[in-house]
Amino acid sequence: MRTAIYGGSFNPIHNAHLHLLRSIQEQMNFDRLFLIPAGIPPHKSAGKLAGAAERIEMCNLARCELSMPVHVLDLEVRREGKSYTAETLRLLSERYPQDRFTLIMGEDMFRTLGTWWHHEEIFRLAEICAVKRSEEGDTAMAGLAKEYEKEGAVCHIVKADFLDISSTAIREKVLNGEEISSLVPEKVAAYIFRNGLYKDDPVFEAYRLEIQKRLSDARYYHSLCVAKAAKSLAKRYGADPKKAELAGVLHDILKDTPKEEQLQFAQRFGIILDNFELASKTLLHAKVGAAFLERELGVTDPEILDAVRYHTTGKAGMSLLTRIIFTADFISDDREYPGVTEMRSMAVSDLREAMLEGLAFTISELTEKRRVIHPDTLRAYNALIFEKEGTTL
Ligand code: DGI
Ligand code: FE
Ligand code: FE
Repeated sequence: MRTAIYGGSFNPIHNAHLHLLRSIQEQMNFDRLFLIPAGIPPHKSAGKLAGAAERIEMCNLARCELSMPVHVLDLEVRREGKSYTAETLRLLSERYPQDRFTLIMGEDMFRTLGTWWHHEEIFRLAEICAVKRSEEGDTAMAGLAKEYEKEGAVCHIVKADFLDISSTAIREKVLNGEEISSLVPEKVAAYIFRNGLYKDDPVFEAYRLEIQKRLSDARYYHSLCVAKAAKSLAKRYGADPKKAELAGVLHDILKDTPKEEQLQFAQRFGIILDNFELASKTLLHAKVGAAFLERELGVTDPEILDAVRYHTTGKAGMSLLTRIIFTADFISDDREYPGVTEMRSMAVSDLREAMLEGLAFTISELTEKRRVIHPDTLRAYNALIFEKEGTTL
């Protein structure tokens, strides 16, 4: 069995890693690959680093991007402190005595290989596959390979293109709320998003966990998507992005709570429910949710509470933040009704027009089904029409 070994921090694993591995595999045709996330990565970046379990999980999610059998091994993350390659190879050759190992590394690593701890043992236990970046590096690397071969190494020098992607840049993008979907496999991007990796906002993080605990998987994902949409609308329209993100993640907090329980909360908090809210399965969660946030989770910001409270019906005289949450709920990435794309661009070009579109849609759905329309929904609609026409109510 010819087994390739590729180690790294993988914080996170990304498309350049995978591209490199695919390109090496075309030339080397290994029987399998061991991906080995390194123990305790150096703390050199801004923002939060992902833990061992998360890095392993991301490597597992990326496995299907490669056409050879891939095993993600946790032997380095399990060991305390810095891992030495010689030590890892020793353990691997004990565990897999039939394998012939080849260590994959880039040009930089290859240059310093002669100074690695017990490098002659590395040479004895594995062949070296070094990737050159360019033709220029060629002669220097060939010279080094000769040196190493005198000490017992077997070296392969292969050429592969490097994509210009770094884990550090990805972490920074996540921190800034930028898109990373072209830099990592889709499943890895989704994992980073769902688990709030690399974000450095303890307040948002605490509420995110609270929401994850209370909602179904799909509803939790919806909440994260609304948070993301709200944040970007806030940036577009000059509201506070952090507040918008927080209100977005919180807006459906009680959506999965049974109606009976919501009614109990309402009673406990002394909330007066109108007949519309009592009759409808869906109207309750907004008003009771806002009260729940205030009473049980210590949310004090009146703007956030207002945005949550009116996110379903809307109302006359909505604040900018309330408008943003109302609209974000229609255009979040998880929504896929016909016309959602137009709605998304409308939300960016004209927030009021997007709200009117949403309200018109809701009102016509409700009349179609012969259901009651909450007066606040109608007031919201009328107020926006008057506002648009420049008439005061
Ligand atoms: O909680 P979400 O599903 O993310 O979205 P939401 O809070 O806007 O709820 C949407 C549902 O609420 C949808 O089924 C339509 C319903 N709804 C919105 N406005 C009214 C309404 N139902 C009634 N009866 N009356 C309304 O005015
Ligand atoms: Fe809702
Ligand atoms: Fe929602």
